Amino acid sequence: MNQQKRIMAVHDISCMGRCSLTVALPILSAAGFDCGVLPTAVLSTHTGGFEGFTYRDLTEDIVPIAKHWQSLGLRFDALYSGFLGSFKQIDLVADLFDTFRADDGLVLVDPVMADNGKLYSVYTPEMAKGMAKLCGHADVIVPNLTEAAFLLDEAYVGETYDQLYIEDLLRRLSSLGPRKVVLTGVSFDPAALGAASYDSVTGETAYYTESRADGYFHGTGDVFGSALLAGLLHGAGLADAAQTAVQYTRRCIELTVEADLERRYGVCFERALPYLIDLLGCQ
Ligand code: PXL
Repeated sequence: MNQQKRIMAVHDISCMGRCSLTVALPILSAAGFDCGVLPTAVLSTHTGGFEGFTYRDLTEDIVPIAKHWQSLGLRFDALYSGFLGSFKQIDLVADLFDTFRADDGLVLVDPVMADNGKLYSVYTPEMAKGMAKLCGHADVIVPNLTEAAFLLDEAYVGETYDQLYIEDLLRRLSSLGPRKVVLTGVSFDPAALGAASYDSVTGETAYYTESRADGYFHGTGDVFGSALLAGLLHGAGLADAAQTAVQYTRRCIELTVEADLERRYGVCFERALPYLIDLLGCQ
């Protein structure tokens, strides 16, 4: 058997609501990887759709955890960051990338901070600037269209854009530093939704969409990012990994609609895991 790849997932734990680590860990484990976690904060629920959530910032734990891991000589084949607990964590996470990246290790930054034209309630514009800096340390970034606008410090265009805009956006996002960009929530047709990918070295741009479901589905960015990373670590090219991530995310949404689940509790990603494993070809 090949050696098992090891991942460090740096996200919050939203105890209920299926996003961040409660999504990334099961998906990446099911995909066959040894997924370590470095929680950035613990919240009773995520911040999108619940009142009165608790919030424990774990900034002070990052350095001691990293020191212990260093003493164990740990290295990771992929480092995957998402929702961060404080502005101070941006530099700490960049240090984690430098310290723990294996030779040929992959750094994937999901600049989780905004959706539907708005920053999440716990984030400030200062955080958006910091996230742009962190993207400069990544090989691959996975913003949605709102996050892309915040990263580039420009206005969110909403649903009105064309292919030229998307391709210019992809190029400008990659000039923040990452070689590869996967932009989520992209569509040129009201009945479709998917992602656009760009590799600045090969110059390849690709699109992949599926039929759009009505409404907003919480946590799908984390489902998408985790499936994308799984694809990349299984050796898929960027466009193929983005396609797998769109297909899997679409299936999770479909199952959520079928089960008539309350949307703020996230999507039914668990029941679609066999489908993901099939797509990855890794049974
Ligand atoms: O899914 C992104 C996310 C992650 N973590 C927390 C969030 C959100 C989105 O709202 O609130 C705490």
